[in-house]
Amino acid sequence: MAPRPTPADKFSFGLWTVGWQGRDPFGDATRPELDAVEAVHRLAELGAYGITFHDDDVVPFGADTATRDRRIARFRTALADTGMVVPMVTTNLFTHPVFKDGGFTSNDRQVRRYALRKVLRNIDLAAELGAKTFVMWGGREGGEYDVAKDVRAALDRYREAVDLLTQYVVDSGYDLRFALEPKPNEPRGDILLPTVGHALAFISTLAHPDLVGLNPEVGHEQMAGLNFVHGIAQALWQDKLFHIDLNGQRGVKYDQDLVFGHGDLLNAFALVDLLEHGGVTGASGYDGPRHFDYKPSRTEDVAGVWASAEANMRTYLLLRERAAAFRADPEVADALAASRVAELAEPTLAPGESVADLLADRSAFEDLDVDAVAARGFGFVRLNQLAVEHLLGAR
Ligand code: 3MF
Ligand code: MG
Ligand code: MG
Repeated sequence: MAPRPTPADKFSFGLWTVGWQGRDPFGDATRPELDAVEAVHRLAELGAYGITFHDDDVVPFGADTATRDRRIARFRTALADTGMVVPMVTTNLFTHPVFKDGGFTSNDRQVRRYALRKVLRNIDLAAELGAKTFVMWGGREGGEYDVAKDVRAALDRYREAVDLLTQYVVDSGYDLRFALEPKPNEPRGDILLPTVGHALAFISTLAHPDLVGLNPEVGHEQMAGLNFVHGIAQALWQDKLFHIDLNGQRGVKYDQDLVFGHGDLLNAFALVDLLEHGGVTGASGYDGPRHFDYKPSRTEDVAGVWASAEANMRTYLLLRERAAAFRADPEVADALAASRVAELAEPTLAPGESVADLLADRSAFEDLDVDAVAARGFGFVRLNQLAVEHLLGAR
């Protein structure tokens, strides 16, 4: 029996996730449209605490002001009726054909100015709804043809956009931070800021780096063959894990957006362990929203949409239970010690020790029995097998 999700678990969903009708490059929609108000009610009933959206998920692109106000008012009523919160808001700069070469980095300056206006308007709405994070996924920022995009100029324009938006948030007195969402490709052949590492390096060049962090997504890193847990650990290490997109992906292929845990389950176990328990240095984990950015597969009917939404939360809670059991197991403690996992938290030099001291320490080099040290096993396989057995519920 999986524990039932409650608002204290901080589960949130994108409106575009349960609202996905199953349209893909090869096929039409397989499900009817979902009303945003119904999505809020259904997710609240299932135990989620929050809902997130792109501007265009709530108000159709290009709608007049009266329609916009009416749609937002309806949505706000649903939030008030259910107690659901909006922890994060994001802007769609990828669906409309005007963004076919990107928003902030389109070669066309008029498009770039339009994109900034669209985002600025949506930032006001995010602040009004009490969102604390503004996610920016630049799905169309990139290209297919190396000779058609000056990447350094594109990064200049990307930085110009982020600097302008952060300054706007500061000047407006909003309590809002930005989270960049890296993705290697799809829909563009190559997307700018393709991985957690690229995005972290970009942030270090910004005018307000403190206001900008990351929204990494499981599948996006795995599409590039990268270890998501490593990416998240580095984001935490740099205090940049502002938000997270949980889902599932099976290897290096198109963006699958499976239910969380339906891809690399062992990596999902380690991820939940990291988010919940932190690391050996006593570093804490992550206390922000557990946000699902998945797609109910297009084989599913409407009932299947809600079952899949629930599946994300059940899997997370089961992994949380399994991770807690793993951490509480004395045999795991023994295996962790045998693997010297905690020893990595010890600085390599002693307090106050200088390079000269290290050079003078014969036991570190001249007298070290290198072959004896090399012969020591680390026991990582035993430790990992214990993780697998906990994950399988065998311990
Ligand atoms: C695409 C994504 C996006 C972003 C969203 C939030 C449509 O692969 O993951 O979902 O998460 O735009 O910024
Ligand atoms: Mg995605
Ligand atoms: Mg995402």
